[in-house]
Amino acid sequence: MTAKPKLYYVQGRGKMESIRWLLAVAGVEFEEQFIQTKEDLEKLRSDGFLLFQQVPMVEIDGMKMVQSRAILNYIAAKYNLHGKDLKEKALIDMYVEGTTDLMGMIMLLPFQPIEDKQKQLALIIERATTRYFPVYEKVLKDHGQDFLVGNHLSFADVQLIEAILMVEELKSDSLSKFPLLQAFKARISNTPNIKKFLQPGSQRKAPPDDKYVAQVKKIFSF
Ligand code: GSN
Repeated sequence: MTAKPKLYYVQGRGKMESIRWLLAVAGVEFEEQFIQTKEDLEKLRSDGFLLFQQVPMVEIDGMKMVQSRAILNYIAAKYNLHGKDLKEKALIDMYVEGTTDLMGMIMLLPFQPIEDKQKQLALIIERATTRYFPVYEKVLKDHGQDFLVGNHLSFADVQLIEAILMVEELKSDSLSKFPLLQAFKARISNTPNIKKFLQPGSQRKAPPDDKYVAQVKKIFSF
């Protein structure tokens, strides 16, 4: 039996959450080792675990993988979530980069100075509803399938559902003008592995709170 992948990161979403999503969707069980202090991070570094001295790091198939995109791409390819040919892969990559950009803005929000937060929040909602969601709504309409690319679930769908849920946590009616995305969300959330991941008690992490933000700032010294 091959070992379960082991994820090394802080106990929050950050750059690891999309990796947790993808593994969960692929039906792969994984273990997590949480970095709780600066010393925990230093130990991983001094043990030579971190190629660029950074996390996320995932031990998988005998590799100590770093760089979140590389990790995601490996998992997507391994579990048949990266399209059937180069053109499908190219589309999936474009859609994934869009949701990554949107989620990156959301990820940084709790770390913004308090005086900038409202402005940044408004910008995120504007970008979600005028730049990103219209694109995915149109893709679903033009493509006419249940999924963004081809006719089965891909990495692009997984990132889109993750991004939709993150935006809705900030503004619950963000999908009101996007009927196909509403249907997509309902449909995808009901697929067995995603349904399970969305249940309380799964390895999905909660949105960042003040305690988490303070801990992350301390661990990474910023
Ligand atoms: O996507 C990636 O995995 C890398 N391109 C960036 C990883 C990264 O920035 N990791 C941070 C913590 S998670 N935050 O975003 C990190 O390890 N920072 C410490 C450092 O010395 O850079």
